[in-house]
Amino acid sequence: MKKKLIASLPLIVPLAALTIGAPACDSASSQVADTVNDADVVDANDDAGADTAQRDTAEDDTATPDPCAEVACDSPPEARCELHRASLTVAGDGSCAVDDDGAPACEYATADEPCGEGGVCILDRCETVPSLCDFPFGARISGLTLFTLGGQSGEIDPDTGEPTDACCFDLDGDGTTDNAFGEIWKDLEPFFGTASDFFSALLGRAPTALDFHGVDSLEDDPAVDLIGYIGYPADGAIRPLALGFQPGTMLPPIAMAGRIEGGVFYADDGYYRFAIGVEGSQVFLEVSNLRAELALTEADDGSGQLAIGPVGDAPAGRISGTTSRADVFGAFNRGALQNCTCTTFGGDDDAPVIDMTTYACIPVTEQTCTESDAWCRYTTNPLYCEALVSLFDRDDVDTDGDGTDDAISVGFWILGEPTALVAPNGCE
Ligand SMILES: [Ca+2]
Ligand SMILES: [Ca+2]
Ligand SMILES: [Ca+2]
Repeated sequence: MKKKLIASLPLIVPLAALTIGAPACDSASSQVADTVNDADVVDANDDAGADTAQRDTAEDDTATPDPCAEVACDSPPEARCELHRASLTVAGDGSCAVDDDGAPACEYATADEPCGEGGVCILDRCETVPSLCDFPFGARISGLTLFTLGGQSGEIDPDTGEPTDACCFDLDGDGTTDNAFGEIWKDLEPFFGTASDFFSALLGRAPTALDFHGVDSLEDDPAVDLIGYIGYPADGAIRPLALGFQPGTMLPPIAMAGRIEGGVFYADDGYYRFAIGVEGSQVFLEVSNLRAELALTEADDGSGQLAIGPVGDAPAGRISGTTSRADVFGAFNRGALQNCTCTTFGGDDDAPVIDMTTYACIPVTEQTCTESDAWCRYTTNPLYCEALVSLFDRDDVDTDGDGTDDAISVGFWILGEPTALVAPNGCE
């Protein structure tokens, strides 16, 4: 077992890097989708059931006023950026329907307006961004100084029965904090060291900047976009890299849609995408369903740059979200296919190593990997693959409400210091 897990080191490093952030856009998209579905259901019921009943008892019903008679559905919600910021979701014509309680409710049709090639949706409008040099980098920047997994203390709080550093949110509403990835890490700790050491080294190599767009007030602002970049240190500032942007697009590696209330930024939806695989890999894994709670304070120097701190008694700001075996193993398969030319896979191009339906490992048929192909040698080793599959068999959140857990919760503590961005390489 130890050998198997040791062998997984080259893989796990990038996996951990992936889970650093999480997303806020999911809930917005799903709200839009839900609204549409609800309207459909209400309409269907009216047509099939209620109307028939009305016809049968027509004379009685004529006395009942239509709850929708006086309702004008002419206040569609504001346009919103969709999850991946590739398009703008715009609400259109409204119609009134009677809800389950007999009250009138307006439903609005929505349509996605793509931002187009080189476009990105920021602050609920499409921006044209031909290259990274044109990206609308902001001036309210926080450079992460702490980024680490919660639930690693090993101490249990006698009052809650949870780790004293449990993080971050109760994603499924059962009264306990969810962080299955934190538990997975504990199995990895003998091989990779503590999460604290691991992630601080990661931040040292690849500083992460969070860029708060559209901040009109640090006390109360209903619409704030948070965009994040991976960069490298540049004279006390951070120089963003193209790394992590979705290849061929200007969609950034981290994005959240949120608000500020009482000096605290809350993310309502979003995603965090990170590269996995060997260095230079263009394989990305995404954490979604992001939530965040970050106390913001302004730098003393008048620059407007921001520090990120804890809310209340928490040790740091909180970000959490979910990943899934489909995400993790899908990225793993793509990484193996792209990087491992020394291997003849047993599976097909869609699932060379791990079957995406059963999550069973598919043995390789031939292997000529050498020491210099260490990542491939390990990742295509059946024992390693089985260890990986069992390690991530830890679904604990039901993201689609169908009664079955389908995602792995992740919770991170973060702190940030005011810092500046400098132009990406080649853009001055
Ligand atoms: Ca829970
Ligand atoms: Ca605003
Ligand atoms: Ca489910």
